[in-house]
Amino acid sequence: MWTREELVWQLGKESAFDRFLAFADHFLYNEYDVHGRLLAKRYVEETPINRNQGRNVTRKDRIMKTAIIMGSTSDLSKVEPAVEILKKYGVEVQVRCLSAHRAHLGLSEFVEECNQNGTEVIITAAGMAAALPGVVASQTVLPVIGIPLSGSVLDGMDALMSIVQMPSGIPVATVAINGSKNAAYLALQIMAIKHEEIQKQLLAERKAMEEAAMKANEEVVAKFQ
Ligand code: C2R
Repeated sequence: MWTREELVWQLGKESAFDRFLAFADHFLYNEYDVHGRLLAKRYVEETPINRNQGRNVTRKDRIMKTAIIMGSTSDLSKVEPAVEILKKYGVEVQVRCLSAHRAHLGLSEFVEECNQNGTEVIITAAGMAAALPGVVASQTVLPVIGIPLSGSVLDGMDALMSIVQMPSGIPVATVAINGSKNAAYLALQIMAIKHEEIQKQLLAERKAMEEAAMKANEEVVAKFQ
């Protein structure tokens, strides 16, 4: 069985075919461990599969991954619409309940995981004194979207002010109170810059929306003429 260093050396071989042979050799004839599996995953994700605009395209480029972090399980019902929309678009969603106030170490660990695993956008949702979105934004340069949630005696105004009033340099793109659907659409629009299939679906949905709006207008006109 190769050591980590030997495996990395094998991966560095000149041609893709050499690397394939090295891998086949290693995994067909040796028992592989967790580390080997992680390296294999990286190899598969990072090997070019075709070229686009003069650039190598890898499987990693095709991964469509987001994360949604909420402050409490009591937020779940307000966050679920965002999960549904992202899934409808074929986007992977990692859903977590990690409060910055109550579980800051676990939160930081997860944000670091997002920094490493190809996550493209992080959606955060919190009510009351909503530190969570800002704390997440402070630990990543991925785009962070914030959803202020209602439910307190201040009905979400507290969370809105906490999330929208970030100091310069650490932005959180804040949507309306309980605006989880728009948080999902904003995430999709950010991802559409890279993923053509998302762009196509968004344009089709906009067209259907426009047609429905025009039909509603026609009905109103017909009713009052
Ligand atoms: P509980 O129902 O658990 O008491 O939470 C949550 O998002 C929730 O809306 C009440 C509210 O507190 C919010 N919360 C935050 C944070 N952690 C929990 N704003 C945080 O770290 O910012």
